[in-house]
This record gives sequence, structure tokens and C-alpha cells, in this order.
Amino acid sequence: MITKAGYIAIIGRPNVGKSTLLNTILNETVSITSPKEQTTRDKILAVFTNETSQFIFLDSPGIHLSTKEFNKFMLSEALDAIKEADLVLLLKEYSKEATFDSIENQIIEYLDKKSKKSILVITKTDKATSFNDLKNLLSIFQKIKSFQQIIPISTTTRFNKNLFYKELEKYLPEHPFYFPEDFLTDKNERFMVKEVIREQIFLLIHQEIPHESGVIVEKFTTIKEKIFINAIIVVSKESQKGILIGRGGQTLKKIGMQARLKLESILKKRVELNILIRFELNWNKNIDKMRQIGYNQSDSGLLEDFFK
Ligand SMILES: Nc1nc2c(ncn2[C@@H]2O[C@H](COP(=O)(O)OP(=O)(O)O)[C@@H](O)[C@H]2O)c(=O)[nH]1
Ligand SMILES: [Mg+2]
Repeated sequence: MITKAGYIAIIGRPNVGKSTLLNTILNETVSITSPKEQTTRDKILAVFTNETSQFIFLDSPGIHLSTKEFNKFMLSEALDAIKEADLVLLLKEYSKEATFDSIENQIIEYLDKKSKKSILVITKTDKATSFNDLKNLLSIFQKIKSFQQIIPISTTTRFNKNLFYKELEKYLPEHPFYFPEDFLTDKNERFMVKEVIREQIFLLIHQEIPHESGVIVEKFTTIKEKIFINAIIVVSKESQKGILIGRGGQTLKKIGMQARLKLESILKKRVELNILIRFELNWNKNIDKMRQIGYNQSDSGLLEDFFK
């Protein structure tokens, strides 16, 4: 039997719905989501296999230009996903104006330069007020030669997963499966713990704290069908500690409870979760400290290549 298999990078500006799309088409939570920008920090690999094809998705942090160390790390994760991809999905949120901003244009140029096959996915089309508005937008984008195809989607209304996979399948190369048929993600359970706690911080806390916190999972042990977890939230300013703990410990308690419930549903076991908070001055501006907290920039010259 001839099979198809390939890597599909999901890229786009922060908050366009990359992680939501991935979770929706997999029917599983593999990537956390929130209404705030830059929730996703690492490149996440997740796989869907049907009878004939294997789709290997690479979710990535949002692309945007900045010289801050941490944002450089996130752009390099996105470029890394593009480098590995057989097909790139460039996601763009629906808006009436059919224009790309400078980072999107740079990415499109980069895709052309690397001769990558790409699809423009217009997300959140439930926000369009009329079908005509959407049609107009699509007809303008259709003139751009860089894309193989344009697909409008909304994950909140009538999203047709099978149709979506059928379209992607056209662009996958003939290749044996790379992963076992039941393989879901390259990230382990400890990674999910860290991400689910971060997700609650993004959902419950305002201002800069979510962007300046990291999570370390110190203990993850299963004893008799129950998982015992100790985690540390690392913040970069002293004052952030008090805000995370909240009056009478209420905020931290809520983070812990909601994270535990979500983890129990993902891990399908009972969970005991203990969270401590640690202050580590400006950890997110220091490459060594970032590494200690698990953000390891692969220094493959990708950033230099992109900005050339
Ligand atoms: N209205 C609407 N909102 C969506 C849709 N898809 C995602 N969102 C929301 O957009 C926000 C950002 O989503 P996320 O997947 O985290 O974006 P990412 O940063 O690109 O990974 C979240 O609040 C999602 O619930 C959609 O199809 N329609
Ligand atoms: Mg994301």
C-alpha cells in the first residue's frame, strides 16, 4: 500500500488560533490556549494518522519581531518548524482588511525563498458579519501567488475536520509513516503539567505576569493510580509573587485547583498537585536562567538566515 506522510508547520501571528486549531483537529489537548498573546512558547509536535496518511503537525509560538531574548527564542522555534515542514499553514485571523503586516510579509518571502508549499488559513471566520465580506477577502488573497490554496475556517462553528484533512493530504509526499500509528505527541506528561499550569496563569492573571513566569515540574510520581506532582512557578519580579498567591492564598489555590482538574482529564488519573512560587530576578532576560527553566534556543543560525 502506498502511504503519505509529512510535516505540517502551523505558523502565524500571536493569537490567531494556532493551538486551538491543533487541539480541534486532534480531538485532544496537546497545546494550551488563551485569549492572551504568546501563550505557546515551544514547538510542539503532534500526529494524526488515518488508514493512508500521517499528518505530523508542528505548533509554534506566534511570529513577531523583537530583539528581546525570550522573543528571539520564540521566533527561532517558529523558523525551526518551517525548516522541517513539507507544508506550511500560515494562519491569519479574519478581518475586513486583506493586508499582511511586515512580519507576515517577511515570512511569506521566506517561504518563497525556501520553496515551501503553503496554505493560507483564514481563522475565526465566525467573526465575519456577512458571507459577502468573507468572499471579498478571499478573492483578494487568491491573487497572491505564494499559496497553494486558501482555506477559511472557524473552530467555534461547524468545522469540518474530514474536509480539512482531505485538503492537507493533497500536499503530503508519498512516504512511509514516521511514527507508530497511535503516536500522539513528542511532549511527555511532565511537559503537559507545566503547560496546563501556565495556561491557568494566562487565564487567571492579568498584566505581564503570564509572560514573565515559567514553571518547573520537580516531582511527577505515580503511586497506585494516583499521580503526585510538585511544581514551582518561577517569577521574574519580587512583587509578582504576592499577586500570584493572592489574598489569603486564593489565587494560587484557584490556579492549582483548575490545573488539577484539567490534568486529571488529560492524564485520566487522579492527581495531587502542590505548587510553590519562587522569585528569580529577570530569569527571562538571561539565557542561562532560561535554559535552567527549560527554554533552550537551538542555535542553528536560523535567525541570521531569516533576517539576511
Ligand atoms: N471566535 C473565535 N475564536 C477563536 C477561534 N479559534 C481560536 N479562538 C480564540 O482565539 C484565542 C487564541 O487562540 P490560540 O489557539 O491560543 O492562539 P495562538 O496564539 O495562535 O495559538 C483563544 O481565546 C481562542 O479561544 C475561532 O475559530 N473563532
Ligand atoms: Mg498557541
